[in-house]
Amino acid sequence: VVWYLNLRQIPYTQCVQPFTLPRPDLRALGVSYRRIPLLSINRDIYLDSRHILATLERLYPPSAAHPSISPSTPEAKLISKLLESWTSDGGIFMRAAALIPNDSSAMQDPGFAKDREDFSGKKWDPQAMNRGRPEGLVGIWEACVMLENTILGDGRIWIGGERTKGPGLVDIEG
Ligand SMILES: N[C@@H](CCC(=O)N[C@@H](CS)C(=O)NCC(=O)O)C(=O)O
Repeated sequence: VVWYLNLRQIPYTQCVQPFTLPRPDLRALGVSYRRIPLLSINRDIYLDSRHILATLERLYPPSAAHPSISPSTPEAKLISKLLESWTSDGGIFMRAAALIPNDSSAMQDPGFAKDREDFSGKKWDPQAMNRGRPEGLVGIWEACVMLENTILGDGRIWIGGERTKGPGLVDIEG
């Protein structure tokens, strides 16, 4: 979302939240949804990055002040939507999460373990996470290979292929 706001030159203030609950800023807004990011515009709050990006597209139509970064052809629009779904719902997100190293400070923190147990409803089991890491690695490796052998295979810099214009929405989704 931050990349989108920057690329479209939409002014914003970022309110970085603590890694674990409690998140007093969100409580002050009356928000019990605990995932990040969320977006607040005036009195409205938008949850989930997909909904946030769709809302910003609607509220900020292309203009000189906020140039479009959206794909223009039907093919590029489809790629953007497929990437959105693949990275959010298609397992990439969970596989990336499975790769968080065991020796990272968060993983060593008992407060983080308790927070994750409350969040997932499952016992925090470092050994089970170690067993799941190879599968996460293969999943991310496969995803990189697929992109590199298809859309990035021609040496382009950005998924949208817009060398001169720079990254766009399709790159954010990817
Ligand atoms: N589909 C959601 C996923 C957001 C999400 O799961 N974010 C993680 C951080 S990357 C989160 O907030 N997890 C709950 C927590 O850490 O309390 C989105 O795209 O906004």
